[in-house]
Amino acid sequence: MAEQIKNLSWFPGHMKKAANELASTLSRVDLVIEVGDARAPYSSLNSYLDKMIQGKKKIIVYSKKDLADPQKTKLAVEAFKEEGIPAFVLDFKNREDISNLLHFLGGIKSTKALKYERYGLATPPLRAMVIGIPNVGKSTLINSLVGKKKASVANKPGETKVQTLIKVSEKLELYDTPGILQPNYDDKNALRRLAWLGSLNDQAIPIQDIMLSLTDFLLKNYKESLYSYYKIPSDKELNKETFLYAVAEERKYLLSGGDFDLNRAGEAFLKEFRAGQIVKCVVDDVKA
Ligand SMILES: Nc1nc2c(ncn2[C@@H]2O[C@H](COP(=O)(O)OP(=O)(O)O)[C@@H](O)[C@H]2O)c(=O)[nH]1
Ligand SMILES: [Mg+2]
Repeated sequence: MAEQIKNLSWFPGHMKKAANELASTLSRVDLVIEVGDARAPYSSLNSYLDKMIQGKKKIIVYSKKDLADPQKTKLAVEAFKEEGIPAFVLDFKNREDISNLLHFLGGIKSTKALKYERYGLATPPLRAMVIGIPNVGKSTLINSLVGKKKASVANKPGETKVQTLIKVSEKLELYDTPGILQPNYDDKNALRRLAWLGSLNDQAIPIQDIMLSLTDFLLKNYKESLYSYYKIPSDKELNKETFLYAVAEERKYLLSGGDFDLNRAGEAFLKEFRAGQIVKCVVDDVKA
């Protein structure tokens, strides 16, 4: 399957440009907030960006707690905390989660702020840059922190096209940035997982590859939830090739000639998986 993923198809020129812009803004920020997706606590982080921001204070904020397996995310996050990197798992649309983060950010003092304080001057706002791969919720996080829609949000990669500085309060300013993937993924399965979650553009990996690999993963790891969601009898043996037929059959998705409409079944499956309707899962291999 690996050869079907065309080299660098997930890293178009605009991402390289955005990465350069990010690098040049870095000197103006006190803190980097890397946003990841709680459903992929490892593969949704970006080691390419991490290298770029070396030396800056960083925190990790995972989105989509409401869609993820709580035990597995907790395990993954504990490991970061042990390394001394503050890490949070939040539902970006939950007020309480957002105010906890605001509270934490309010307690951070930049070197510049400490200096101003020493001279008895009013402290400048903390300026943070929100970075991460596409579609993890960077703009949603900023809007929730501000309390209104300042950054544009869509459930597809590539919605934010340019860096924008957004004022949250007198104490906090945030840069919203376009999503950036890594130019290299040694593990092509990590790229597949990101495609399942909707962080890759639809052309990067052939849709059949995405469907088959996701079905395979769910059959191996969350078979019960998959069967119960699609009302498949538990004694029915399905594999990744036959699964969509069962969905089409159960939903009565038929083409005019009477054949099963596998495209429609596939689209529904992917949409329902991404929305967390089938199972609240973690797609990375988190070891206890
Ligand atoms: N369920 C859920 N959806 C979220 C959360 N955060 C963001 N989203 C959704 O994820 C999609 C991508 O969000 P967006 O902010 O545009 O991501 P960006 O590309 O990283 O800026 C949108 O459909 C958001 O509504 C969250 O915590 N939970
Ligand atoms: Mg955005």
